[in-house]
Amino acid sequence: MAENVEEVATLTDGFNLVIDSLQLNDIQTIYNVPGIPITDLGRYMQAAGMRVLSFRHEQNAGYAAAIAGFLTKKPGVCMTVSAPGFLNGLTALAHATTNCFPMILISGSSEREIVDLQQGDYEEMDQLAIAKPLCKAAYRVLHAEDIGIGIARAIRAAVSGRPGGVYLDLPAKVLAQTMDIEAGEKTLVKVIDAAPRQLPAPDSVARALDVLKGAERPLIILGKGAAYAQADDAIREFVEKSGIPYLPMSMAKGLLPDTHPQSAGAARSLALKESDVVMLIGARLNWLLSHGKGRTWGDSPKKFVQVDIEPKEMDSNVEIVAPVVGDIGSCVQAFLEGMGKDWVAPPATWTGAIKEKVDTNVARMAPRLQNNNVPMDYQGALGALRIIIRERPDAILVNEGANTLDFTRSIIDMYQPRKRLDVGTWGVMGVGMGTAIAAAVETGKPVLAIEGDSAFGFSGMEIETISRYNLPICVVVFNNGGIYQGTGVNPSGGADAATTVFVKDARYDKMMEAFGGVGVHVTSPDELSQAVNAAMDSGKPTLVNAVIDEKAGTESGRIGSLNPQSVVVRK
Ligand code: OXT
Ligand code: ADP
Ligand code: MG
Repeated sequence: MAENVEEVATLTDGFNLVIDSLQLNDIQTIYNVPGIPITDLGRYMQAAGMRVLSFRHEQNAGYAAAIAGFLTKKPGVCMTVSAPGFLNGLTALAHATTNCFPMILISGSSEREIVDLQQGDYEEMDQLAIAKPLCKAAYRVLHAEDIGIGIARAIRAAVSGRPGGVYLDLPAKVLAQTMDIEAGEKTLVKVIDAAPRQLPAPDSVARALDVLKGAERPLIILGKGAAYAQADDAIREFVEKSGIPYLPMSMAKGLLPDTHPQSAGAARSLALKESDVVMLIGARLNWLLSHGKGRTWGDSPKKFVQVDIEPKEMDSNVEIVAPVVGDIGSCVQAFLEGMGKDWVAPPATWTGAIKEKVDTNVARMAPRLQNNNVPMDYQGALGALRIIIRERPDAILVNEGANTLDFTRSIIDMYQPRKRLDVGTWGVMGVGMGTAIAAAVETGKPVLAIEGDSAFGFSGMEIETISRYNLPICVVVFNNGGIYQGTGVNPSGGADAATTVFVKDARYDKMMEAFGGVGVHVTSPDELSQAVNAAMDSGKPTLVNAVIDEKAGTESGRIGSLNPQSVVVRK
């Protein structure tokens, strides 16, 4: 017996080496779903003082890890079992990569010898091969002594350059491999300067400033890369010193407060159409910006300046006349230094035209937001919630849906950076609960999740997770009884429900009650306001079922034009 204890004390194993490697690199939170072969790993992590949050589905644990990466600039870690658990986590890994969020998906896997000979192991799958095209990098560790280097590589790959998702494959066998404890310690790797600053070339900075100086109608577009960079003060100083109107992309809202006098958020169409020089900071010219061309951008010729850490992003859709490659913090600092004291603000005719349009649009919207209609429309409901965010600017707003997403984005002003978390580049439904959980866990701030009823359904079971960890999350389900609207009719006249509708008068609030949280059913903006304020005051897990007029929305919200149209409709 004594001999055995002695022996154990001189040994370490794969389990411990994974934990030591993560902790050495200050990764203390894991989002996971337990099972063979990682159940004990989760237990040992918890025993070692790590925070291990168990979800009901890996996809939601993955979305939590992805947004944790966005919020902290450190890779968020999701841990899953083999084949099916791995596949469930994969959507989130791809989502992280698409959105440039640093994340590591660690999955246990089956025995290589059996997998490679396809001999039908428990949950057999060549996970590394499947993950590769969906992430920035994918690694497998086959020996305990390589765990340290494997985790170091995964961390550096996730956060350096353009951030993204990384897959790390840990076969079950590796976890149980033992080695001498001192030799094991020497295999651990602390990642030094995981995301080194990338200074822009001075001539690229000078070129960009020259183009901006020559502009008559300049516009700055801030994207979620700018929010990720955590260079908030420098960005604000640059925008203010330049005097140039700026347009925040959805998750960049609040980088400067939406009420800032230079915000062109409420004059989006005008700003895009009429501008002559557009400076993109951490925003891609993808579908969300109509690829930099076409009707959205109007007839006046444009020059684009782009600031991005990824050189390949330049000229992706249109010519970039002044590419500036580097990290946003360093680039913006270089602009500030290069602008000098004699920087001239853009012509007042341009800034005045934007301001006038903003004021007109804001004034037009204002009375609609004050309606107390029953059933509620989006404006009435969001008019109430808008005040709550104004009064609690450090709360985090999570948002998904179609109409629920689009109305919330334009109606609810954000006041602080990284407070608006949404569906991202892919417009994914289902990010809601994982995002809300990670937002609460990583920041300790209260979370308000405004969810379309369809969107909520993709991750709704995680309200049990919210209750279990007693997180300060208030979920508001905008219940219009369907996808886009609750009025769909089966065109065949048959008994099946239409493809876009749900059970009428569903009571999502009862789901929350089932898990010991607070469930509230509301039908008016006043009731909604009361329920959400109470939830935010108490910090108790709450779900508010907010009944929205089933006719209120439109097909696909503001992106209905992306739906293909059939020219041959069958009778
Ligand atoms: O300047 P103009 O005049 O143009 O006016 C603009 C602004 O200037 C102005 N504005 C303001 N006015 C006044 N005051 C203020 N403060 C203000 N701010 C702005 O308002 C207008 C609009 O401004 P905005 O929004 O900035 O501009 P615009 O033109 O909309 O911007 C263009 C875009 C493209 C940048 C923007 O629209 C955008 O970001 N869109 C994102 C859209 C998106 O991602 N949608 C989600 C996907 S839709 C669909 O795919 C859905 N599915 C399928 C599905 C998905 N997605 N995922 C998975 C895993 N499976 C399936 C499903 C199932 S949605 C969906 C469920 C939907 O049903 P729900 O029940 O959940 O939701 P409901 O619809 O509510 O029922
Ligand atoms: P949005 O959807 O808000 O327009 P995108 O996701 O399209 O934003 O673009 C984000 C961009 O920001 C990506 O091209 C990414 O390479 C870039 N990026 C991310 N982090 C940094 C950083 N620290 N410095 C510079 N660029 C960054
Ligand atoms: Mg709906």
